[in-house]
Amino acid sequence: MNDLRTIALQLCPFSPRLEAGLSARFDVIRWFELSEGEQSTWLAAQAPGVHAVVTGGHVGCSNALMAALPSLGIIAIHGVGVDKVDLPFARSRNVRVTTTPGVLTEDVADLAVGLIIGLLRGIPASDAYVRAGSWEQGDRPLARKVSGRRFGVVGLGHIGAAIAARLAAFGPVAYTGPQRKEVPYAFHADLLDLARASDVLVLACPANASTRHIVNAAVLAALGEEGYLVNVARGAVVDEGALVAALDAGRLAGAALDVFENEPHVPEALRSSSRVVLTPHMASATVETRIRMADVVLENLDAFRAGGLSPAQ
Ligand code: 8YV
Repeated sequence: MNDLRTIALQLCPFSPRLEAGLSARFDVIRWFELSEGEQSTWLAAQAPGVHAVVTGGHVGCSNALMAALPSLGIIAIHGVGVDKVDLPFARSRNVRVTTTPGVLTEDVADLAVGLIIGLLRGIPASDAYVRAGSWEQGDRPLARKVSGRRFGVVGLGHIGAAIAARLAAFGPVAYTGPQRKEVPYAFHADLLDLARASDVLVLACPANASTRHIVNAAVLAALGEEGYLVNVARGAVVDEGALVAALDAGRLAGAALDVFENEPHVPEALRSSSRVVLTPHMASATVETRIRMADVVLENLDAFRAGGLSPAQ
């Protein structure tokens, strides 16, 4: 292990475990706490000392920041999403990009199931109802049944497959993705066909140029007024304007969303809708999983440091 201390830029807050691990290895600059002016001043004086950027999947690292760091060798992502890092640009600068694969799969799948049940059974609204004392004035309207629904999973990678395995206990599962897989679920090459064949459409695909806004007005129309949308992937996969319009017009029964186009800002039209369940990008946010994610980030950084801190070849 090369024990040379060097600088890491930390682009968002992390668990105490990860922050302690980073401080033990690097001089850590809490980049997200600096103003733009402070960042420019800091870069002018210190940029060559930075070998690592540590960031969240939802935050990534801009090309401008990469370009400003001549010694940068690694972008260590605390998460699996690489949509906020320009991978070809990183490669062109010999910057390796690491993620935390595998360790968060179960949590994301668990949350997807929780969101589906919460949405169809109206759990958040029912909780608010009891807390408000409204039960004493009468019962809540009936909710909708989960078991027996037809589930469509968009993206059958590790997370999508874990979601499908859980949902198979509730009803028939179908999926779409770039290719058919050896799985016991119906494959639809076309997202519109999958939406037509589904009561609940669950998004678990990566965000990239080919998935941006794939859930558009036509897909929502195909899902229909009895249909539900669940998103644990990325906000960019959904045309949020089209979603709001469909919900407002009653052309979609409801949506459960853990991710949004412009986090942490959530459009007022969604926040005030009675047809949605909203969570703050928390699919991997459990104590157990965040411990494992922290450890994988640190392992990735250690592997990089053991290579002598030089950029990837
Ligand atoms: C995290 C994520 O919320 O894995 C991802 O890509 O978006 C999430 O697990 C985030 O990256 C935490 O830093």
